Order: sequence, then structure tokens, then C-alpha cells
Amino acid sequence: QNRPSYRPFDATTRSFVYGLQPRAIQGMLDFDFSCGRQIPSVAAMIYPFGGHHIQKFYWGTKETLLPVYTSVDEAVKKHPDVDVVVNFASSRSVFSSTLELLTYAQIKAIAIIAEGVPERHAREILQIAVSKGVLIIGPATVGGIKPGCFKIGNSGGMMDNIIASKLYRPGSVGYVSKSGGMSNELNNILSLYTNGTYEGIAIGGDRYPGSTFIDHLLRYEQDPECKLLILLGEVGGIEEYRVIEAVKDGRIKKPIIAWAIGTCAKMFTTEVQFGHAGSLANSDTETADAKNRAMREAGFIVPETFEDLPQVLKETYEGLVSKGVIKPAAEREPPVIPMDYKWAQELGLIRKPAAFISTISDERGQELIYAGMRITDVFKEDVGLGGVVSLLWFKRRLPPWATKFIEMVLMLTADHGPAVSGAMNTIVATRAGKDLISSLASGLLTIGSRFGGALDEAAAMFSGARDTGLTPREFVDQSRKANKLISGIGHKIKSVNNPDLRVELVKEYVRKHFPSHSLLDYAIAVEKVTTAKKDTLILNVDGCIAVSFVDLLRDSGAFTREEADEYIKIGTLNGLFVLGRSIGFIGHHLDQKRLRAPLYRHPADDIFINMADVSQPRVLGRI
Ligand code: Q5B
Repeated sequence: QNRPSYRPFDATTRSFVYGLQPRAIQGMLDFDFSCGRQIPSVAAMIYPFGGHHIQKFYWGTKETLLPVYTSVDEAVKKHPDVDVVVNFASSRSVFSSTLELLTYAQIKAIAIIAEGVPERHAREILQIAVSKGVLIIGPATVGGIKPGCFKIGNSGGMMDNIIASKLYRPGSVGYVSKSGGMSNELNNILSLYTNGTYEGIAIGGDRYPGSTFIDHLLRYEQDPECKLLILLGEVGGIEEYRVIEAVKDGRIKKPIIAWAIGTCAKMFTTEVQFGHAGSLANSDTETADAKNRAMREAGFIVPETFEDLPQVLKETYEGLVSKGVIKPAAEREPPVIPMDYKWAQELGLIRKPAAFISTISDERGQELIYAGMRITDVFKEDVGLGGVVSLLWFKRRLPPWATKFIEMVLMLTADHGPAVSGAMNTIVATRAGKDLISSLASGLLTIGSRFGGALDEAAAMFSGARDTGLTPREFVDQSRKANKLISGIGHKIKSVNNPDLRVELVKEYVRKHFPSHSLLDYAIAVEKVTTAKKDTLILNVDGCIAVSFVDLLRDSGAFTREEADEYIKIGTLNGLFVLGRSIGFIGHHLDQKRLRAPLYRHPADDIFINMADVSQPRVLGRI
């Protein structure tokens, strides 16, 4: 790039942002757009992790793509026009990344944002940078801003601040400060009392900044577009004295307004350390008062207090205008940049209907909440797994007999051996090399109206029959006439003579703890009819749980009749089997993994294969 050395940033400056900082980049691009730049000031991001990819940003009202490179080398080769890097690397990695950046002659300025960079590292970076003629801004800085041209990272604040401080076009005042916050304050004051900021740099608050006040003020002195200088120093260090020397020996001739912050330190009886690492007076000359005095004596324009700064600034600026040194340009309106949706929402300027409604849990606050109950209370009150199911499925706390029943169901249905359809499929999937979730899904997808998924229909059939006044025999006959199997009746291996003890346990619990069990009684009466026909046509585990749950929903007093019917209709009861059996399927998957079970292939002699012979051509129809 052919920029004079005193002007490291102009309206054609292109940069890399090191690190994934989409918000800062969007801020830089919005600033560029408001300045009227034709191309974005950010060419690419460099981020060593996560692979090469692209990210999307707004460019005014349109969108633009920026590449993310995993190496500096690739970025530099792809973008020979880039000579500035905004380095957002953390304090741990900023040293190595900056040293790497310094090996590329193309890079002429690096802003180091990280705080907490060890002083030893900062000094080593500085030494190499000086030898290579690279400008370092920072560490521990927001960076700086060149109105109308280039913005380093988050400097200048949000767009409303940038527009209000007229940073979208250059002014005539160059400043240097330590603090990013005070830079914003200066941008604001300059926009109110002068024609605005020409360039502003925050060198950062560390004891060993990569560039100091004098480096930037000497640049501004050389730059013909910069007419008035401001030095905002502070207590601690001796950098202000280097500027005093430059004023005294004539290297700085432009009018310079200065103030050292921290004059209040004398009001404290003890030593005061302000926010910055370097803002501590180690001797009398390092106090803010001594610096202000010395600067005043050297011919700087130093106000009496910081509050007087705007007035001093106004007078000096107007003097330069009247002398013709500053010729204020005609104002132009910046382009309107649409406000970010999130920001507008935060300000309460817009509203939008939510795409989803959720009523069972909330993790947005300090504490996770299940249906209004804080997770700490879930444990304090020991609601158990049944209590959690009642909160998340039914949005209410059920009485202990009901939550215990839910837990009993989950325990009873947890497994029924490896031979059942779902366990088989889980095992076959596992042995085919599938992972836990896939194998579990394979088992779960096997649950259907014949295996484990008969609860909802059983609940609907039994309650429907009883509610319409059918006797058990009439219900069985009617189902037979309609060629419909009764859901919840029948089992492959269990029978009257080989009873399913799970079913016996459920019956016993329900009879003992439920306030009423009329549908269970009805189902047992139906079972009497079906088993009289065939002893395997028992009330099976699906059926027994289903009718008992209808009794719970209808008679616990916790649900209205409409709610009870709705829970049956929306498939809640099959959820009990799915949840319980997931425990077993996971167990089967882990078991097969532990056993190192090889790929399963079903023996061919166990499959009767019958195929049509298609080796001879068949004539279809008549010719
Ligand atoms: N018949 C369960 O069939 C099974 C009849 C019926 C009237 C019926 C069958 C059925 C309804 C669905 C159901 C849940 C397929 C079962 C479960 C979990 C499990 C599983 C495990 C676990 C068994 C023989 C004769 C025929 C049929 C008649 C059969 N069912 N009549 N209503 N429901 N039930 N599923 O033994 O005159 O000879 O033509 O679909 O509730 O899945 O452990 O394995 O924990 O994992 O093969 O317990 O009952 O009997 O089909 O040969 O029928 O009985 O019409 O009469 P089977 P089939 P006919 S629990």
C-alpha cells in the first residue's frame, strides 16, 4: 500500500480480524457503509479452529460474505491488499499469533485488543515491531477510529453513537488517549465543539503499550489534514513528558490541548490505582497535577479542570477557523443503516409474534424451571422421577400414589428380555456397528400397535366400550364382528397358566392405592371372556397399564374429564412404554458392545425363500 507512514489508515484500508468476532466485524462494516466506503474494511477472519468456512454479514441493507481462514499464511496470500490486523486473540494466544503476524512484511499495523498480556510479551512484541516498522496499538485497548475511513473493532461504540458523534466523516482534530471509554467521550465533545475527530487512538492502559502518545501525536503533526492535537493523559508513567519534550524541541508545532486524568488522586489519603494497569503514580512527576503543570508550562493548552475542556476546545477551534487553518466541510447526511433486529427489540421499538409457544419449562432465568417448579425445589421436595414426569407431561404435581405409579410403570416396562421385537432390533442395529442413539432409535421405532404401543388404543377401546354401556361380552362380540383385535388383550407367551407377574403387580398396586379402579375391573371382566376362548388372550401389560392410567386420569381429582380424555387422545400412554423401554434398549446396546458381538446375519435356513422364476421371458397378454 502506498500510504504515507504517518497515515496508517485511510478510506482504502483493508484488514484481517484475528478471532471469531462477528459483532465487532458487523460494527466495522456498518461504520464502513456509513462512511460511504465502496468495499468493506474487513477482508477476512483468521481463526485456527473449526475449519475453513465463510460467514455472512450485513453490508448496508444487503448481505456480504467474508471468508474465515485457519492460517495467517493463507489469508495473507489470498488478500495482498490487507495491511492491518485487528487481533482479538486471548491473552494466552495473542503473543504467538502477533509474532506470527509480524513475520509477514505485508502487515503494517496490528491492534492488540486482549487484556492481561504479560509485560514481558508486550515488550518483546514491541521490540520486533519497531525493528520491522510495524505500528502496534494496544494491548488492552479498544483500538481507535479514523472517521470516514476505518474503525478498529468495537471502537466508537454502537452505530447510534457513531452517527451522533459524526464519525462517518473526518473532522480536523487528532487525539490520543489511554482509555477506550474516554475516547468515546472525546468523540462526543469534538462533534459538539469542533468539526469533529480526524483520528483518535486509545493506546491502552498497560504499562508497556505497543505505541505511546508521542508516536501518534508525531504522526498527526506530520499529517496535513490534522489541524489540532489533543492529548488525554492520566496519572502514572512518564509518557506525557516525552510529548512535552517534542513540543519544547519543536517536533510538535500544531496547537495541542492536553489534560491528565486523575487529579482527584490527591484527595485520597492512600495510594490510588485507577482502572488501568499503568495508572499509578510511582513518583511526584507521575501525578496528574504534576503532568498538567508541566504541560501548561511547555505551552500546551491545559484547561483548569476536565469540565473546562469543551470550552477551551471551542475557543481554540474557532480561532483556527477564523485564521483559515481549518475550513469546515459542508455536512452530509450519513446513509440510514437499518437497526439490528435484536437491538430494536431491546429498545422496545418493534415486536413480533413468537413462532413457538412452550408451556412446560424455562431455562432463561437463573434457575431451570419445570412447570413452575424450580429445579432446586424438585430435589428439595424429592418429587422423584414420577414427579418430574407429572410436571413435564401433565404440567402439575400429582399425589404421591400417582407419581409412584408412574415410577412403577417405568420400572415394569424397562425390559422384557432380548427376544421381544424392539430389543431384537436394537441388538441387530448394535451388531451392525451403529451407535447408542441409532440402536436405541431402531428399537423405539419398532414399538407399534402389536408390540408395546397398544396402550393408547387399549385405553380408548376399553373406556369407549364401558362408557357406551357395553357389557364385557358385548364388547368382545362387537370387536370380533368388526374383525378388530382388542388392544391390550393377548400375549405371545403369557397366558392364564403362565401369568404375567408384571400385570399382577400393577393390579395389586392399583387396588391398594387408587381411589377408584372401575375401568381396570371392567378390563378384567373382558379378560374373563377372552381367556375363556383362548388362554393367551389375557389382559396384557400394555392393556393393564392403560386402563389403570385411565382410572388415574379420571378419578385422581387432578384432571377434568376433558383433560383426561385429551391425554388419552394425544398419545400420552404409549409414552410411558417408550420411556420405560428406552432403559432396556440402552441396556441391550451396551450389553452387545461389551460382548464385542459381531455383525448379525440371520441364518438362511431360517427363512423360507420363494421366488418367481424370471429367467424365461414371459409373454404378457396376446399378440
Ligand atoms: N386374538 C399380542 O398375538 C398379540 C386378540 C385376539 C381378540 C385380541 C395379539 C395382539 C393386541 C395388541 C396388543 C401388546 C400380537 C402386547 C407387548 C409388550 C411385551 C411383549 C412381549 C413386552 C399376540 C390367535 C387368536 C386369533 C386372534 C385372537 C389375538 N389377539 N382376539 N383380541 N387382542 N393383541 N399388544 O399370540 O380365532 O384363532 O383367528 O395383537 O395388546 O407387546 O413380551 O413379547 O413387555 O415386551 O400371535 O409384553 O394378541 O396371537 O395373532 O395368532 O391370534 O387369538 O384373532 O383367533 P398372537 P394371534 P382365531 S404386550
